[in-house]
Amino acid sequence: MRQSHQLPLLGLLLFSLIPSQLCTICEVSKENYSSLNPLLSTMIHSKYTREIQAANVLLSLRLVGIQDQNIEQKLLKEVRNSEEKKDLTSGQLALVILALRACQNSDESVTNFHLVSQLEEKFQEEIKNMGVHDGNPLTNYYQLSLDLLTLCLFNGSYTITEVKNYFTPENKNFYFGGQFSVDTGAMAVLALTCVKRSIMNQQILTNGEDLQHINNYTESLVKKILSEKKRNGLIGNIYSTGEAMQALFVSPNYYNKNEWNCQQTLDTVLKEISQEAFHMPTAAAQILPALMGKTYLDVNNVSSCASSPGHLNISIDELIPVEPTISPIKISVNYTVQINETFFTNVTVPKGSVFLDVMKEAQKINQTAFRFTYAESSWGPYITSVQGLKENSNDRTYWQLLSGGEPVSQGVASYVVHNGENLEVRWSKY
Ligand code: CBY
Repeated sequence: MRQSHQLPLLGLLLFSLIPSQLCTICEVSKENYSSLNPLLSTMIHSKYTREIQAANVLLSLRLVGIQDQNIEQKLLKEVRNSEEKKDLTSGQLALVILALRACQNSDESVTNFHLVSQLEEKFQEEIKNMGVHDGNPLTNYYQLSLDLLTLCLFNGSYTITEVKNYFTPENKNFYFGGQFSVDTGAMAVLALTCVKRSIMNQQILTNGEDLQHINNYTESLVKKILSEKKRNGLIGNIYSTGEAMQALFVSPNYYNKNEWNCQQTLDTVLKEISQEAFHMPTAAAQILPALMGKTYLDVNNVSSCASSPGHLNISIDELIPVEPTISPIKISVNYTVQINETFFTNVTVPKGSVFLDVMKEAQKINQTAFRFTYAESSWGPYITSVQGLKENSNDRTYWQLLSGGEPVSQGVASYVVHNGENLEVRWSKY
């Protein structure tokens, strides 16, 4: 490399290295560990509707240093099951790899190199789909970011040109209906940070200009994440906050200390935990690492995993699962399906019912207007079609869930409905 190229690279190297020593990670203090029990209880006791949920949970428990043999074995079995099915999307496979390899010595995981090559293929299929379908991947950019992160952490192949072309913060895939997706942006920051570190360790040969691009992308994504910070400290919403925290942990040199009060965010999350906001295993698994000061970049850093306290006070017997009670009291809600036409009905359901119960009830009343299908995802059931009209990622169409005209922030099986509420399922574009 010529001298003139080396100078900017050196500058960037120093810029990136020095401030990371001042990393601002806030985490739950030992005295407050018991406030994490509801999360652990959910993660350990839930019946998983999809094996991929087990991957989320295993990854999370390993990162925070919980290595209970019984739980590990049970989860590993489920994760391996999902791997064998071969119908995983790219991001699901990435999660499986992250979970299997998390905090393991590399010699223990030699057996699953083939998974990384499968992921390389799936990542290329995502890119190919974008070429054919107007820049729309098979899945989404959250998954593409998970792919890149995993390939980067475990020496899979990808090119800097791909990173430069596809991860521009202006790319439409970072937005849903014009709204920046904090979850997606955060996952991309983690992936880009891994790529940046590989360049700096010279695992990837490149020039100063590439590093500059990656720095610029990261900086811009971090700004967008911070601009979604709410007054109570949550970033995006309660379910994106954990990943946003991880992104901010690994990029302290891209924002000023006074731009983010980590402690405030942590306090609000702890309050939400006590109000049972994280009763889904995936939700619990995604928030936990950040609360213990960990990030997905720690998965191949065995010493960081091992430095976890390892005794999050889990006496598994004490973690009693809370079963929802079905109330004898009935409530009445309005339900609308909106395509070009509007289909309306009023349904009566037991108090404590969720959005899905309302949809099932409406379907009983009028099969033609209200029939629907759903698929299981790591976040529970996801509506795939209504009246036979199917969502399609190539067209960016989906069935949006709304209450009182506003999109809800939970899926159909989590969102609890209230008496007199106006629920809607709307054919939309993201
Ligand atoms: N994970 C994924 O692939 C999903 C990525 C994700 C960014 C995800 C949120 C974040 C996460 N941590 O996993 C995401 N949602 C995406 C990409 C999408 C789009 C999926 C399209 C595609 N081609 O992949 C889309 C269509 C824009 C979308 N989410 C829709 C919805 C609505 C689902 C409605 C339905 N048809 O059933 C819904 C309910 C919003 C609405 N009001 O319509 C929705 N998403 C929600 C609420 C959520 C949050 C779930 C929170 C919860 N407690 O249930 C979410 C965490 C998540 C899952 N979506 Co999307 C975002 C949030 O609120 N912070 C990778 C895989 C391996 O697991």
